Amino acid sequence: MNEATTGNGDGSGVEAAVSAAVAEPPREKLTKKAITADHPTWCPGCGDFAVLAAFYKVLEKRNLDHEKIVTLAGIGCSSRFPYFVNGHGAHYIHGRAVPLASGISLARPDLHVFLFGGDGDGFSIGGNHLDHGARKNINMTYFIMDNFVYGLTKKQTSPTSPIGFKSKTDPTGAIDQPVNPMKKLISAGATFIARTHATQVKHMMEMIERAFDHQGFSVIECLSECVEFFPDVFDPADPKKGGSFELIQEKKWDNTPEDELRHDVTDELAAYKLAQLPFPGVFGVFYETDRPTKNALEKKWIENTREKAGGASDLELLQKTFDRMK
Ligand SMILES: Cc1ncc(C[n+]2csc(CCOP(=O)(O)OP(=O)(O)O)c2C)c(N)n1
Ligand code: SF4
Ligand SMILES: [Mg+2]
Repeated sequence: MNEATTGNGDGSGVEAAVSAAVAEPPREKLTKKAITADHPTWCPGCGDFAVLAAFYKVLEKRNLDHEKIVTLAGIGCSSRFPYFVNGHGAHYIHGRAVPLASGISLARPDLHVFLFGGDGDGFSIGGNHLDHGARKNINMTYFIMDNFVYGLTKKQTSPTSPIGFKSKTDPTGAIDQPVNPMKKLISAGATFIARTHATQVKHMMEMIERAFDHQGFSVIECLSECVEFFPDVFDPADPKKGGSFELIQEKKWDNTPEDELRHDVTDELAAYKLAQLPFPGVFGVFYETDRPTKNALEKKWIENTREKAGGASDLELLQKTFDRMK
């Protein structure tokens, strides 16, 4: 029941009903100025600047309620992101942004939960959390700024560093098979998976918007260059540097012969095939499926439990649980 119309027998219910009837003043449009916080501290030329610019543009375009925006991150250069967004946020523990975001998303489904972080944060120390957030399909939008290196700690091999990459941890060149982010995310059970490049701002914005519109665990891998410790590595996908930014052609379901060759984003095996393509691969939406979110399943479960308990309050339900433990 709406609390504003609940009578307390002392007239306060009437007052509340009257104040609820008064229309809220029109909201000011969300501007870049309003969402810009600290001055970004990345190295000049770092790819992460463009990601931040694309994110500001999406927030402005969608005109989200300012107090509903949450940005969360682990640790890393890319994970400094929440400092630069004026909204709720946390620069949390290395690799632990997903569990923090899971709690926030489940407890406050009205908030827009965005996560930002690096390849180390997401695929190394946080790899396990990523898997479980994905399989549980907890509603959030996770943007992974993949630079193939640990930037903040000054050039160690990361889980996505290619074989042969010389770093402080592999002075003679990396020898371990790198993680393929798309394959990992498909097998983990993420329900929206896309790939983009920090030099392609329009494409980044499109991917962020589509991920945001998706209900469930949505992830975008973005190739974002570390100009300091792994320069030029993403040039093969940058048309301005002689590379080619090859887009995934999605099926239009228009019954044309051309459409036969286009990608069906709901086809998991087709997504794996795209993920197998050699570097720099293709860009766009690899996979999208509709599966109930944990948010929805948990809500239903709580409602059923409450109904069985005769409409008990949260506190009463908790007390009943404690009583059972006695
Ligand atoms: C528990 C823990 N282990 C290790 C570190 C050190 N550390 C901080 S950031 C980082 C890796 C950052 O790499 P990445 O996530 O790729 O972000 P980038 O800086 O490249 O954007 C490491 C190993 C830490 N802060 N906490
Ligand atoms: S070290 Fe690399 S990732 Fe970190 S801010 Fe500098 S360019 Fe960006
Ligand atoms: Mg990195």
